Amino acid sequence: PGVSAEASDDKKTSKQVVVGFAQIGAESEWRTANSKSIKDACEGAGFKLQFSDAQQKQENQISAIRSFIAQKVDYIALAPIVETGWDTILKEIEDSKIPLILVDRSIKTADGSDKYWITRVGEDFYKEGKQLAQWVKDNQEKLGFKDKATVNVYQLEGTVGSGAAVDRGSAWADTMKDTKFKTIKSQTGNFTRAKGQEVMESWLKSDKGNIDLVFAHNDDMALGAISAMEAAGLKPGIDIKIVSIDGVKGAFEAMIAGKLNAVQECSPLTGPVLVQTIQDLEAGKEVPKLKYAEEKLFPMEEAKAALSSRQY
Ligand code: GYE
Repeated sequence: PGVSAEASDDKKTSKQVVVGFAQIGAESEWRTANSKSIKDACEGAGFKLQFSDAQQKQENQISAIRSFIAQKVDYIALAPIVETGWDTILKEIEDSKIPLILVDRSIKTADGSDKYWITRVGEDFYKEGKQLAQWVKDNQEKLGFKDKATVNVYQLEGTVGSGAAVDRGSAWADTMKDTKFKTIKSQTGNFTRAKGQEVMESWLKSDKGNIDLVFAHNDDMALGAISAMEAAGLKPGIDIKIVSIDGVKGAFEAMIAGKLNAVQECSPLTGPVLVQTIQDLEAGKEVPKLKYAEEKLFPMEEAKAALSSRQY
């Protein structure tokens, strides 16, 4: 028995862990950094990563998961593009007995149960939206809103139905309730720069002069909106104030240039946390149901000093 125990130990340490990761796409600088973080961390840990880019389509994520099940991977990691519509595939994963780890965004099941995944390595979208809205409320003087009776807010929403857009939007609405900050228009830019620019262009055509503040659910849409403002002869950050969420390099550069007023960080560097979670599970340890990254807010004045230490 002693010998066979040793042999099976050997087998255990030499067996390579295979992770199938159904990523959303490459829609933003954030997403690119997230994919890199996960690829690097898995490589560093000696895991074999099957990486799938769903090009922002839920059906592609579902077929990637089916192929991970067919390949009998050891773990399935999923960054769910939207919150709903996963019930059938969640049952298939459950039947396969392959542990599921949610990465980044959240899921809402039809039966309200969270039993289908072991843990979620994510970000606190509600807190992000709330911190940013609170900062805007607290900095009215600096933003030039102090003497205004109402502040007209135009919201660039993320992907419709995504946890990130739903929670950031409702946090903003809750925080601005019964204040002079009124959301006049709200439209999705699908978390991309091109779409953010397009929506901003159309707002500037119809509502130029009426827009005080743009709240973008991510930096890429804000950067697109900034381009549209400049093309319309406006000074972003001055003529129209603008705030967003993520904290990618491009946003820090825009803040340094005075074109973006504040950014709420959302960390894409979750690769090491995912790897640690898998290593803990391999070692038979318990893992918490939810893990959130630490996230700070950066007003434009602090961007320059912070830039050199930014990792994405
Ligand atoms: O803010 C955005 C990306 O789900 C937190 O998705 C993520 C969001 C992020 O496309 O840039």
